[in-house]
Amino acid sequence: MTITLYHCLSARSFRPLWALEELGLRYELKLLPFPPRAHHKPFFEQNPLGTVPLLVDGATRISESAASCQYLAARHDPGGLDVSPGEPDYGAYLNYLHFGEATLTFPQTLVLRYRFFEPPERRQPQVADDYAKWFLARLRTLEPRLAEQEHLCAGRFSAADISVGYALLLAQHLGMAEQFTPMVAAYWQRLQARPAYQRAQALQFEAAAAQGVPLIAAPDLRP
Ligand SMILES: N[C@@H](CCC(=O)N[C@@H](CS)C(=O)NCC(=O)O)C(=O)O
Repeated sequence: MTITLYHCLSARSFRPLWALEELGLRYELKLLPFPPRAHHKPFFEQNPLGTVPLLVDGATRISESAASCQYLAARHDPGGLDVSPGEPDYGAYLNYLHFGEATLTFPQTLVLRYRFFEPPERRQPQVADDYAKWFLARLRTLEPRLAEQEHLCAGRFSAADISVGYALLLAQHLGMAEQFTPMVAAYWQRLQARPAYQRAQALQFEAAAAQGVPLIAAPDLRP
């Protein structure tokens, strides 16, 4: 049975793509123009939300990026990319896995929307500025942890690092990487140096070119 990932360039679906590469699994990568809701309406038949990711593995269909990583890691690399319930850092793992999406990525989507995606008359600079500050303040809470350890939990790279790592990638697209604190900036460098991260980056552009999808990363679109 083949795993299928529906993906838009550098959207949150980059999380499961990176996880698939870390795990060395076989999968089919289906690139969609962003946003699929406007540019590929048949996708609603696959995911009624119209959002990416959609990870399909047999009868399993997951439309949350952090959950996709947790699922892949637990199924294919327990005690490795996944942190097991019996490990002391299990709680920290779940916390950072969800912190990456709920606390770090959500405020950035407001920046993206109200600074860049909305037509000029609907933009809200105050909202964008406030949520950029919100994001950077939440991000600073990682500083003491990263001063003590290379990764977020369990003394190794895990799916929690993929979840938070995507939030850092998005921040880079939004021009906020210069405001990372030193430990966060060094952590981001370490994540980008991973071969699986680099493969995922290259593969997504190769697949987009092969599938006739525009080569602009979703967060860089300025509709
Ligand atoms: N919480 C979900 C959010 C999914 C989501 O909103 N994905 C965005 C891409 S980053 C999307 O598909 N947006 C298109 C739209 O809203 O129409 C996750 O973590 O996967």
